[in-house]
Amino acid sequence: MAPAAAELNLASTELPGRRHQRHRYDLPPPPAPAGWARSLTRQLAAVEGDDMWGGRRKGGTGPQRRAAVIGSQGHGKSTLVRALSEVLPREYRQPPQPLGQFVTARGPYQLYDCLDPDDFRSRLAVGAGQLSGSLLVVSAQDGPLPETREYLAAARAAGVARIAVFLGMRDLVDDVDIETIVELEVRELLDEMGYRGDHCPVVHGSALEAMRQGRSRKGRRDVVRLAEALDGHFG
Ligand SMILES: Nc1nc2c(ncn2[C@@H]2O[C@H](COP(=O)(O)OP(=O)(O)O)[C@@H](O)[C@H]2O)c(=O)[nH]1
Ligand SMILES: [Mg+2]
Repeated sequence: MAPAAAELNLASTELPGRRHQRHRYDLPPPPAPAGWARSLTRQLAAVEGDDMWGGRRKGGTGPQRRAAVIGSQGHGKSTLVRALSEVLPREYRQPPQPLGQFVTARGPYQLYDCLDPDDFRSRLAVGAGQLSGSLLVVSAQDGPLPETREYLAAARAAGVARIAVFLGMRDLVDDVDIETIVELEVRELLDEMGYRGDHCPVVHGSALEAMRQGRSRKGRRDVVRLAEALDGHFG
């Protein structure tokens, strides 16, 4: 005759005759095969886009910040990336840094020099959350162009919270009024794209002048001011 349910005490794992056997879900999981956990960690890091912006995982003091350098083709993105990573270590009396890296008072920076808006969008799709912000480069000679707008739209759509602006190629513009007008245009465009234009830092300068050693103290100062603006705005 079958025992009554109360006698079996179905809610308990301690059924009659199985008093010394633990429930199978209480058993420890089987040991992971060697190398399995390490491999999974690497895979997860890739999925989370750990290297999406060419970032280092270790090194320097303070947190690693990542910024994507965006802006129309030919407006001086790559030249600015070079200027920041060559001029800042000299100005701050630090050891030389690899291209795209520099260290400010707040810690190390990794810049990613975008190839085009598609490159930016594809990286944002995986690693937008890792960006401290984007550094928008606009030539003071040309002002914002359709590609500038395209980059900002992509940043906005992916939720990039902060934009800092470098208004470059100042050496090619002799009229201060033109620089002022271009700055206004950039701030208007930022407003239009959903960023608060009057809150974004806009630093004027010339990356090329900054790299001409000995020639332009002023050029180098502009690069230092840009690094300080990034610290202030991106944190
Ligand atoms: N005169 C001048 N030329 C610059 C300056 N910055 C960049 N250039 C030149 O502009 C051209 C495009 O610059 P590049 O950095 O390749 O632009 P990118 O396409 O945005 O990466 C190159 O020939 C640079 O030497 C600048 O501050 N002054
Ligand atoms: Mg380039």
